Amino acid sequence: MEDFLKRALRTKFVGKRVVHYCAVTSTMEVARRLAQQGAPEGTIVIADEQTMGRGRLGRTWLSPKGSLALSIIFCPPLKLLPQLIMITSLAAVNSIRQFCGLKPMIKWPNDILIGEKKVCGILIDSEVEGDLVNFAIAGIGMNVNLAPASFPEISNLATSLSQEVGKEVSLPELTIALLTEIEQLYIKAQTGVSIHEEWRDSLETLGKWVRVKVGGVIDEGKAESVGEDGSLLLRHRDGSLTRITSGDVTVLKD
Ligand code: BT5
Repeated sequence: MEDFLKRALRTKFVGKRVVHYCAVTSTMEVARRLAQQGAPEGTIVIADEQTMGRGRLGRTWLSPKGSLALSIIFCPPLKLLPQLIMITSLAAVNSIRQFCGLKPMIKWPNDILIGEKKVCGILIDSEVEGDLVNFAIAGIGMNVNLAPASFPEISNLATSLSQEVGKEVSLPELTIALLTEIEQLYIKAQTGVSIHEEWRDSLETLGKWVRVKVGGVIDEGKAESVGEDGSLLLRHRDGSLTRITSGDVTVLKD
């Protein structure tokens, strides 16, 4: 994988340095250490398998062989930080579309779904001091060539690309497509071109009645729109509007 990426990647900075593991606890932890040691922007940490992959809020992310487990180090200006989740999730959607011909959608804020099943999760970590972002790490976990039915923890809620297309997908080539797309969107956002609209159009959540869990608090309403900063605007039955910056969304059937 490492050699293939070095040969085939045509990006300017994303993936110029590749740190590859056959197995690692979590690419997020390695990337954080490297970032703290001053690794250049665009350094990627990639693993064939994670033994302690993590999601948000200490949740577990299952990434056996056949998954894509990847973290990318960025050093964005503070104003770009909220866009990192949009850039990464949109890049995941676009690369799956282009490479597999599937039609994934984003469930706010960080799930990529095919139909109602999760195929990919995004995690953003950052270290900020005052107005300065020391580093940000975008973590992407994607079910590429695996059978979710073999993993009871996720069998009901997950799908994989190989399951959706009915054959194996080239993990190295998909990784190239994803990294290329991430860099293009990142550069676009850096130059002030908004990717907000494109991201919004890939959200499956908008217009639906949803239940949002924020910490221990549950809110319900219609997912009306999303702000430039990625927040979700929830319209309640009484007409009031709440802005939500993070949480877990369940789409209500009715
Ligand atoms: C996420 O969290 O979806 C973010 C996942 C980020 C994983 C990447 S892999 C590379 C990098 N290194 C890491 O250690 N992490 C990042 P969250 O929204 O909290 O979703 C977690 C939930 O998704 C779990 O509680 C399960 O219900 C479900 N889940 C776990 N593994 C899954 C899988 N392989 N496919 C689909 N769903 C999964």
